[in-house]
Amino acid sequence: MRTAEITRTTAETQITVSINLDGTGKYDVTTGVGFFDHMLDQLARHSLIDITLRATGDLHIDDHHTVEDCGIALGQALAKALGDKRGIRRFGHFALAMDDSQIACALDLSARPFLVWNVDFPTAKIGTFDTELVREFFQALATHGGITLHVDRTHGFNSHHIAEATFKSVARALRMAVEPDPRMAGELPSTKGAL
Ligand SMILES: [Mn+2]
Repeated sequence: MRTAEITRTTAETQITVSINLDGTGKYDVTTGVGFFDHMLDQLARHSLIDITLRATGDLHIDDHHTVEDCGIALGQALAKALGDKRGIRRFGHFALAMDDSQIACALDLSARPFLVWNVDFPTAKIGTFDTELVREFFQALATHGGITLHVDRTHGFNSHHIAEATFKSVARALRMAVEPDPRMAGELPSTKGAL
């Protein structure tokens, strides 16, 4: 079973996350940030990666540290659960439509963190949630998960839909990339000898 548990404690946040790459998309997420919980639930549901996450952060300041640090912890858990990456598809992509919004994601579990981000939000807030934190989350996930992550907004005018379509699109691309490829027969999906 490809599972990992990460506990990360700083002066700003305390986070415990456990994931199962071979799950069924079960989620049990509590961060204290309602909209962000809703997004992480989407990530689990549509990647089929089981995610249990508990975060206690300095929300009296704002949501920034909590959202960013959940990205760090989830990225670390992903890298740990992937192990040596033998037999996986490695690459993933998806174009996901949700009402007005369409988000395209292409990613590589390359161990070369890089974020290409072309997702603009028409509003600064979704309820009380700062839309700029969506990028912060994926920057942290890419950096600590060793992901080359490209995300583009093709269409969209509703910030809630744009954010949600982003999480769903990345989730579906991740599902593809972490999946075992039977034709890879346990080999490393690289000619370099390491990933
Ligand atoms: Mn929603």
